[in-house]
Amino acid sequence: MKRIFSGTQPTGEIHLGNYLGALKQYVELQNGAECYFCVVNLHALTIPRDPADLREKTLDLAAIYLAIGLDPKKATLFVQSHVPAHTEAAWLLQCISRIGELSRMVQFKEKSKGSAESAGVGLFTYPVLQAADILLYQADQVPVGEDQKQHLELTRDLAERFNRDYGEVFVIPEVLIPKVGARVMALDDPTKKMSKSSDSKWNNIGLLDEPKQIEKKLKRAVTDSENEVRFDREQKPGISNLMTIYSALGGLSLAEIEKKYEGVGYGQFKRDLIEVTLESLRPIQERYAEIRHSGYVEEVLRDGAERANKMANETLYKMREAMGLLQF
Ligand code: ATP
Ligand code: LTN
Repeated sequence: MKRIFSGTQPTGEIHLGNYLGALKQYVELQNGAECYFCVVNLHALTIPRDPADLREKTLDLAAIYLAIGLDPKKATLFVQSHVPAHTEAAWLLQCISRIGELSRMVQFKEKSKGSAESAGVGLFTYPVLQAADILLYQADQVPVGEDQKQHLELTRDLAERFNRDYGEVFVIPEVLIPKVGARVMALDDPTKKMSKSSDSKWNNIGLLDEPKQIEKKLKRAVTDSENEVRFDREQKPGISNLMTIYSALGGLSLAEIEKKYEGVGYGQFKRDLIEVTLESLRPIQERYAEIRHSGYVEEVLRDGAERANKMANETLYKMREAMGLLQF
């Protein structure tokens, strides 16, 4: 049986990009593999956070995991800081990481806004903690959006280096990127990726947005001056992005959508897209409201932490042995 690991930061509201790029895949994978899905709250600390808010957002995200259909009987759901092995493994891996390779990480360059001098050290070593997350569970596959490809390459490099220098300890993980939805673009600017940390409220659709908000955001979503529903990322990035969302949520291929809206135009297309989006999010929102404050989320996370600690400690033990750390 394959083993799967992935993580999401408890920062901001989970949006359609997160859902289509990563979370929806988690749900599909839980039926045929041993899955670990983590709320990576230590990664969230790489940018200053309000402590009370981080606690709430950690539970919010865990409730989202459950609301989209993750089943704690099939998948282990847990919080990163509840498994201390992550931070220790991250240190051990930092000792085989190079400043050069971390300096090339695009996410670091973006988030530090080009100013390495004043950027946090945690932001710099962020991808090594991510590698520790993945490698501790000996994951075969890691479902993520396209923006994480480079971090996965680094994870593989570190795993190979460790295995070469200290002996075979790690499985080399593969990245798993969805065919449709790997890079959902911002609604108000289809040249940028949909993002939690955007300042504009028109950028994304939150999974928990009110139906009225969703309708407004999709109505205002940027298209182009033509009226032809045709997929062309270069020439028609706005409509192509909306077609991607339609396809991923509504189950029609891009070609089927083009055919359906031939000669019909953007108005009807957008009305149907609003319908498809509302229909897809309604059950998630209902389930979220039911469980968020019921005590169930905490119960799932306690149980998940126990299972995750067991697996992670096994690998950490092997890492310490391999590196020559005395253990009694
Ligand atoms: P931020 O934009 O603030 O950096 P984020 O929206 O990228 O945050 P993360 O927690 O870093 O959120 O990502 C969770 C998962 O969602 C990752 O697997 C990531 O690749 C995926 N993801 C994020 N944004 C998109 C997007 N626009 N399209 C597809 N997948 C995405
Ligand atoms: N870096 C990722 C979040 C993340 C992750 C992971 C994803 C942390 N640890 C392990 C997959 C596997 C992000 O910014 N989206």
